Amino acid sequence: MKHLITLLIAAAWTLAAQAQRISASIDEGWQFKMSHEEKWQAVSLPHTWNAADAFDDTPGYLRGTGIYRRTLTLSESQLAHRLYLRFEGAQTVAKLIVNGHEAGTHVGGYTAFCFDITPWVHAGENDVEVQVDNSYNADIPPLSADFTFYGGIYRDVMLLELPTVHISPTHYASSGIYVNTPEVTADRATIEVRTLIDNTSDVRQAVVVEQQLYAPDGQLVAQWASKRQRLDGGTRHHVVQSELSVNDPALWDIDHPQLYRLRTRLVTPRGALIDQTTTTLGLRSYTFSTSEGFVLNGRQVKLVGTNRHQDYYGMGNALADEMHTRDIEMIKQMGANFLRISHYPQDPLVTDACDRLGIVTSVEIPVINTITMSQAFSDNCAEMLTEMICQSYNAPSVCIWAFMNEILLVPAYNADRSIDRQQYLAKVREVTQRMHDLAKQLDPARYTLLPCHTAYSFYQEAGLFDITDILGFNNYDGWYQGEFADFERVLEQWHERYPDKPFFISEYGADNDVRVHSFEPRRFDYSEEYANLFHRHYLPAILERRYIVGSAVWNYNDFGSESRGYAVPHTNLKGLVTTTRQPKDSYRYYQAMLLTQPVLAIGGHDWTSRSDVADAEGRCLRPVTIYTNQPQVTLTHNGTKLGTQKAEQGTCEFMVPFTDGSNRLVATAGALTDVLDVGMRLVPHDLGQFRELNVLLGSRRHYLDPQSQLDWMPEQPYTTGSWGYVGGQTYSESNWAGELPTSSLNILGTDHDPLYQTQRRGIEQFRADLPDGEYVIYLHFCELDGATRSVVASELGGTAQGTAQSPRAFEVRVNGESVLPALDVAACCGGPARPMVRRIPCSVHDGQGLVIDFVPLRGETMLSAVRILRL
Ligand code: GCB
Ligand code: CA
Repeated sequence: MKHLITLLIAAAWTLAAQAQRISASIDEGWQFKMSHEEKWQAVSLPHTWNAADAFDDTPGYLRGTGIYRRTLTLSESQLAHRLYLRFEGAQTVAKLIVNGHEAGTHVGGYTAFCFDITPWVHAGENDVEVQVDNSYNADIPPLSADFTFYGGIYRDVMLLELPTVHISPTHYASSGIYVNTPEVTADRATIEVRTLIDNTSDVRQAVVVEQQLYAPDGQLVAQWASKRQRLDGGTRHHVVQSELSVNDPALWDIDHPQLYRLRTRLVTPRGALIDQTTTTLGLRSYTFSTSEGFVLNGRQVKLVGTNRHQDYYGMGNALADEMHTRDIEMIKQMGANFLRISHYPQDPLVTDACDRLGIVTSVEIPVINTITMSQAFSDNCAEMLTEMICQSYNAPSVCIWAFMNEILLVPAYNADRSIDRQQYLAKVREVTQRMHDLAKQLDPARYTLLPCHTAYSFYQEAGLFDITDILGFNNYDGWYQGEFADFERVLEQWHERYPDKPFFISEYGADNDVRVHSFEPRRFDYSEEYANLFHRHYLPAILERRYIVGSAVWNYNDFGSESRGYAVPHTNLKGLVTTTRQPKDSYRYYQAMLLTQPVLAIGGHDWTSRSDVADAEGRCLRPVTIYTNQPQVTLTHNGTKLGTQKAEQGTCEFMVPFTDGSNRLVATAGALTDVLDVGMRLVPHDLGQFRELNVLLGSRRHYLDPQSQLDWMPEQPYTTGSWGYVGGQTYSESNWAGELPTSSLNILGTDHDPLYQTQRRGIEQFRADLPDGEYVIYLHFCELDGATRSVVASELGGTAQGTAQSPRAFEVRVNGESVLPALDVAACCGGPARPMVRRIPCSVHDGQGLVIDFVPLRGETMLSAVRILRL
C-alpha cells in the first residue's frame, strides 16, 4: 500500500514537473528535392516548388512528389515529453517518415495535421522526411479549379512538446478545445466547452480540468472545475464538458470585435499544473433571413466584402505569416466587413485576424467544378470538412461553412460518356447532402452556403437549391456574358421562386490589368475602367436588396491560375489589388462606398505617365474620376480651379484639359486633399513639334509599360495633316465568351502581352504627316493565328505551341523603299504568339511625311503596334 502511494505521488509529481507545453516552429534547416532529382537544396519553410514554373511559358507546372528532409536533434529532457509534429498545411498528400518509420499520412492541401512522433524518436539526431505529392488524384479535391495548386510544405511546421497527459492536439488537428455559445444576449451569455484530453502514458492518471474565462479587459469573469477524471493509459480524446456564464457580456461585433480568453488548465488532484492552453473566443448571436438580412447581436448589418486567394507575386502560396495578416488588414481598410475565405481553409492567422479586426467570414473546402463518383472522393470531402470545422470551430468571425463551389461547372459526364447524367447529378446531390448534414452535426450553430455558377436552373434541377441554408450566386453578368443589368434581373426571378432563402452574392468581378486603360471600356478589354463600371453597377444593386444578405467581390487579390491567358497570363486579374497588393481604382471605390471615415482619392493613380493627342488648342480633355464619401469635391489642374462637383454613390467626375508635360491635379473635399501628378506626352495637333508617337493597332486601349513608363495609345484612322492607319479591320477573338476585343494567347517570351494581343488585320498603310527630319520607327508584330488553345470553361485562355503553315507573309515599305521585303512573322519567330519588333531608321524630306505600306504576299497583312521617334 505504501509502495502504491509513493508510486502515485511520484506519478503526480512527474506530471506536474513536466508542466511545460512548448510549441515552436521548425521552419529552417530543411533540405529539398523533387523525387526524380539527384541534388538536394537547402530551403526554409514555407516553401513551394511551383513559385516560378506556374508562371513561365511552358504550359503546366510540376505536379509530383517533393521530398523534404531535416535532422531533428532532441535532448533527453525533450524526450520526457510527448512529441508531435504539426503541419499547418502541405499540398496535397503528405507522408511523414521519422527515422524510417511512417508516422502518418495526410490527404488534402489546405488543412492542418498533427502526428505523434514519440514512438519513433530518440535522444540525439533524428531523420525527419516528408514526402509531399501534388499530383492529380481523382479521389482528392480539388480536381479542377481556376487557381494554381502550388505543391510543397507551404505553411509552418511546429514541434509540440507536451506533458504525457495533455489537451489533445490530434483531434483533426484542432486545439482540443471546442467552445459553443448557445445563448448570447446583451444581458447574459452561456459558454459550453468541450475539452479533449489524452493520457499517453501506460498507466492510469487522475486529472482535474479547470476553465477560467477572462473578459476583454483582462478580468477573470467566470471559472469552472471538473470532477476528478481518471484516464486509463493510452486514452485519446477523453471529453470533459464544462459550462460557464457571464452577465453583461462584451459582445464580438464588427466595429468592436471584443475577444474573451479562456484558459484551460489540466491539474493534478492536488492542484499542480500539468498542461494549459488559451482559447480566444467571441460572444455574438446572428441570424440570416430574407426579411431581416444578416442580424448580428440584434442589429441589421449588410455584409459587404471580398474573397481572397492565399498567393503572392513570385512566391506562390508560400507566404510569411505577416503577409497573410497584412491582407486582412487591407481588407478591413477597404471597409469590408466580410471575407469569403475561398476556395479553401487558409493560414490560421487569416481567421485570427478576422476575429481581431471584426470581419465576418465563411470558410470552405476545395470541392470545385466537378466530382468523382467514388466513395473515396466523398470520404475525403467529409474528412476535409471535419478538419476545417474542428480547426476553425472557436473563431467568432466564422458564421458560415461551405463545402462546394460551382460544383456543376464541369460535369464529369461531359468528358466521360460512360457516366450517366442522372446518376451523376444524383451523386452530386448525395455528396452535397452528406456535407450539409455533416456540417450541421459537427456544428449546428453555423449556417451552410452553396456558391453556384450562372447556370442556376441546373442547380435547381439537380436538387441542390433545397439543401443549404443560404444560396450563393457567383455572378459575372457583363463579364463572361450578357450585360450588367442581367445581374439584378435574373436574381429577382430567383428570389420570387425562393422567397425565403437568403441569397449571398458569393462572387462578382471583372478582370483588369493596372497597366491597361481605356476611355471606351469594353467587356474583356482588361482595362481598369471597365472593371470600375462593373463594380459601380453591382454594389448599389446589392445594397438595395435586403434578401441579398451579403456579397463578396471576386477577388481581393490578383492570383495565380496557371492555364489562363490574356493580359497577364497565368493570372486571374479580378483583384481589387494586384499580386503585389497595389490597390487598383476599384479598391478606392469600395473605400469610398463603405468607410465612414473620410475618403478622397483621384482615380487613375497608377497611370502617372500617359500618351494622348492634343486638340487644336494644344490640350487633351479627358475624364478623371474621384472616389470619395464626401458630399462635394473641388479639383484644380496646374493651379487652375476646374470647379466643384457633387459626389454621388462614391464618385464624381471632372473633365481635365491635360497639357503636354506635367499635370498636377489637386482634389480637395473638406479637410482632405489628394494630389496626382501625371506626365503627359501629347502628340501635337499639326505634328509640328512632333517628338514621338506610340500606337496600339486594332485597339481602343492604352498600355503603360511599367519599366520604360512608355504609354501606348489607341489607333486612329489617318486623315490629312495627321496620322493613323489606312485600311484593314480590328482583330477580335471569338471564343465561348463571345467576340472579344483581344487575343487570349500568352505571348511567349514577353511580359508585354497587351502590346501584342490586339492588331489591325489587312492594314494597307500607316501614315503620319511628319515634318522633315530623321526618325526611328519600331514596328511590332505578332502572329495570333495557328496557336492551340485550351477550351475548358474553367481553363481560360490560351497556350501557344506548334503551328501548321504560317498564315501570312507581306512586304513592308517605308516611303516607297522596301524595308522588309517578305516578312513572315511566325516563321521568323519560330511560331505564333511570339513578339517581334523591327527597328527601322528613316528620313522624311521634301514635306512628304511618312508612309508605311503593307503589301500582302500571302494571307492578310497585320500590325500590332508602331512607335515613331524623332531623333
Ligand atoms: C468563378 C470561380 C472562381 C473563378 C472565377 C473567375 O466563378 O468560382 O474560382 O476564379 O469564377 O474569375 O472566373
Ligand atoms: Ca507572356
